[in-house]
Amino acid sequence: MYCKQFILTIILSAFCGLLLNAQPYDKSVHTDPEIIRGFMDKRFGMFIHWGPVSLRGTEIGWSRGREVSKEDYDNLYKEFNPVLFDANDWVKAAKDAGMKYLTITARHHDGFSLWPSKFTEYDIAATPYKKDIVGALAKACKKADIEFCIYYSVLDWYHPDYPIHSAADQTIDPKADMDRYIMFMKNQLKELITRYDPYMLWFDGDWEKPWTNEMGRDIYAYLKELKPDLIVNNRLSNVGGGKRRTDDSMVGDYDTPEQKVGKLDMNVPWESCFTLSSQWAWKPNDNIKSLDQCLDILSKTSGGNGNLLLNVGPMPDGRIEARQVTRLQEIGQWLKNNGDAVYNTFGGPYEPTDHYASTRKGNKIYLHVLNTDTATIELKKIPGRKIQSAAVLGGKQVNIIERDEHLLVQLPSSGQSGLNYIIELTLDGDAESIPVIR
Ligand code: JFZ
Repeated sequence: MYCKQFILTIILSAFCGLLLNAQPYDKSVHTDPEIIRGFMDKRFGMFIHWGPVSLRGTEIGWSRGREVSKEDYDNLYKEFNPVLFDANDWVKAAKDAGMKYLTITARHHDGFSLWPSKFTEYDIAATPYKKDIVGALAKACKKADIEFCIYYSVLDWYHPDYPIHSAADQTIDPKADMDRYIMFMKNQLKELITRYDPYMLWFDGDWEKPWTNEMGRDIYAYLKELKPDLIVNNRLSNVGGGKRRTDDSMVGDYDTPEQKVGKLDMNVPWESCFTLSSQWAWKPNDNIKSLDQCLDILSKTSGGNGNLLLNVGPMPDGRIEARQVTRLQEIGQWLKNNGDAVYNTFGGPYEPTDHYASTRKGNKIYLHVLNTDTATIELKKIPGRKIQSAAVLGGKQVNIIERDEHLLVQLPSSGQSGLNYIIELTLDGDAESIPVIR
């Protein structure tokens, strides 16, 4: 009798388990909206792509088996000795830029671990440098009140258990074993979380055949058990064609447009990642975006209600190039004067154009003027609101002419630096609840 009941319970729970698996993704394990809000309030972070590949100056992961032979690439770690690396310098560069978080490639597609990992020999401990780079950055970030985040690639072209061994050749290796590989991933992820307590994990490389949505969901649930408030990006699902889910079935907490500004969206959080140069990893004499370009991207991302993750690729000796550091300082200088229009704001209500972007907070709308050559900006009137005053942020009043359904904002003719500037519109009511104006 007792035994029968026992068997029945087992059969029943197995059946329920099956049913549960068939259900759409359990949203209860998603990150608390307040935590996500806190992340989105930060608006600006530093992406860092780095590893032994910087010795060759080619692209991280992707150049393996292309510009650099596999043999050469996989042995670069034996020469990797960034003696001038100082985590505090990098964190200071981020801080000076006005960045609020930092995301380091702890393990990119090439499989090299930038921290001493118990689960691989292919790591920083095996280099002449030996010291823990991820650990040093985690510590420096905590000290400087910068949120520390970790990039981790789902695909690993180096690992024998991951079935694809290079970008160029997508043949499936029959000797590989995804179950074992996922165990390895989980071990490393647990190691990273318990040792460095990251604020966020930035996954990548979810588009190849071996990866499935189910694997992504399993990893996400595993992480949330280890750290319930951990923020996770959405590159954990595989819907094919490089597309990613942003609907309710999204695996992860926020969307990740790459090298392009996300669309204005008041519901799904997103973060656009951009290279400051052309390559993610360091390349000698790579070109670098102008200050104008950087500020346009920053205004448009915040104006779209998204974050900007701006990438630097440090040199093989451990330093960030001086001209990159200078550009970051210039952005930080601009943010010192205009940060009220970026941090802790919402995007909109106006959809960004090539001439302007807008952000809002309380009863203010911050109009980011991108094209400083125009004399006026024409905006649609704001339904249900009147503008009480308008002025350059921290400066002179500006005139607004009402014409039919439009507002003509008269821009100041001179006195601006030629860079983007902000016009602060004070409304007679709340700006945050205004529906998006397209
Ligand atoms: C990915 C990485 O591959 C890249 O190295 C970098 O880390 C970036 C932030 O994220 O970017 C991609 C993703 C997919 C393709 C190319 C670049 N693709 O499918 O060609």
